[in-house]
Amino acid sequence: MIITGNKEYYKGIGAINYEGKESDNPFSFKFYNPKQLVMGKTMAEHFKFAVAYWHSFCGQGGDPFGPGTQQFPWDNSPDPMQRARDKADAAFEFITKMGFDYFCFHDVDLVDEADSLSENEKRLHEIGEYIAQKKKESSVKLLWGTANCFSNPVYMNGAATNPDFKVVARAGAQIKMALDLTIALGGENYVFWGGREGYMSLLNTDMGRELDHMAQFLTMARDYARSNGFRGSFFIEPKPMEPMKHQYDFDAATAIGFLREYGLDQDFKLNIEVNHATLAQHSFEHELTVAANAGMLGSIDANRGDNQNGWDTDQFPVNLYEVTEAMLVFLQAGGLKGGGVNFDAKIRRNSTDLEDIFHAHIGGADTFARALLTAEKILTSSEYSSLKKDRYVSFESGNGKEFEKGSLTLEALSKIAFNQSPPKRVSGKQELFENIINQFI
Ligand code: XUL
Ligand code: CO
Repeated sequence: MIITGNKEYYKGIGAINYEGKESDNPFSFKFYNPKQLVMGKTMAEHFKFAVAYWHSFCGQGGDPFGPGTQQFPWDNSPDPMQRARDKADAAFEFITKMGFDYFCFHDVDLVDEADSLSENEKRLHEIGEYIAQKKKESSVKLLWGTANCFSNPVYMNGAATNPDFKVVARAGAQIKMALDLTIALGGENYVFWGGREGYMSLLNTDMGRELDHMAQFLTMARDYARSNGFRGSFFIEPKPMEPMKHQYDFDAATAIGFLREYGLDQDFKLNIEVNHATLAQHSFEHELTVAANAGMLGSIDANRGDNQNGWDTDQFPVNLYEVTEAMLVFLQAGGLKGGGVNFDAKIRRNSTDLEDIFHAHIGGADTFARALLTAEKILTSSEYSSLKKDRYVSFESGNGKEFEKGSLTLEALSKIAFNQSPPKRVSGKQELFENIINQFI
């Protein structure tokens, strides 16, 4: 039997509880009340909040201009397996204290990558057993696993879309191991974020061939996981760029088109990330709506970008107005299909206290909770839904209804136009809609 560690890393911080908005305890939730019912589900069921292993327990605040600033007490051992176990202890302590139910990981977050695939396999197997034991001792579950096929220099020309078959095979081996681990840990979903699946220059890139390869690769991964008992969803996480100049899973619409073209749309859904949406020049609610309309709103990576610069800053969510608009889409779509809300966000480089990660997650959870409550009120006790529906009332009967049914020809449509009085000017009332959100926040 594996003995898991009993060292406390986040000393002096206990369980984070809901205390309501009057509380002045910074280590409490002001709005996120896991047991509170909102439109038939508890907040915990709506959100399935997850902690991202990579940002919270691996990333130490390094940026392109300087090394990390945060020192983690679980990073001290010279033995990579001991470091991995210490990190798992810290992770499970943190997630349990937050009262969250889930975490998400990349293979290399759990344990450092070794020089050979066989040593990697051994390490992943060992840490997998350790984490399986920690899962048993707690109620923490795995929302999704994934493979990091973007940091290792071997993937500089792509992973599944690399022009060199040897690299494609190497990515296959890595993803097989990550799938094995996800299945062994009872992972509810599996994510593909194609950070290096794209191009830097079209001059040296056969885009059509690379897209065929990507589809072939995803089909093989799906077939392998299904034949090994994986029942969850596969999620594509769209992002337009960064690190590549152009990434193939550019945005939700592009990813949906790709999945449908290659017949993968029954097994795959989307994981929508706020800062990826804004990098694609969309809003978060736009990407959620596109995914929801296709029945593919699988999961959310929660964070926010910065209005003054255009890269993936991965800050924790605080923008109530933005998240309320998102929660309107979320509630009307009936929530997420299998996924949850993963805080794919990092504290700032100069946030160097161990406790800062608590403030960050408390703020993120409270922002989502407050936005959900606001959206619920807007949908149940404002004119919002009827105002929106009324804009389309001309399609509820008569010729408009016939048009929607597909029973009009273009000639018929034209004839209607010739015989009707000119259309009246109808206001879109955008400012009124905007005020409704403010009124209920
Ligand atoms: C990168 C990103 C990843 C994915 C998982 O921008 O969002 O962390 O979520 O690979
Ligand atoms: Co992400």
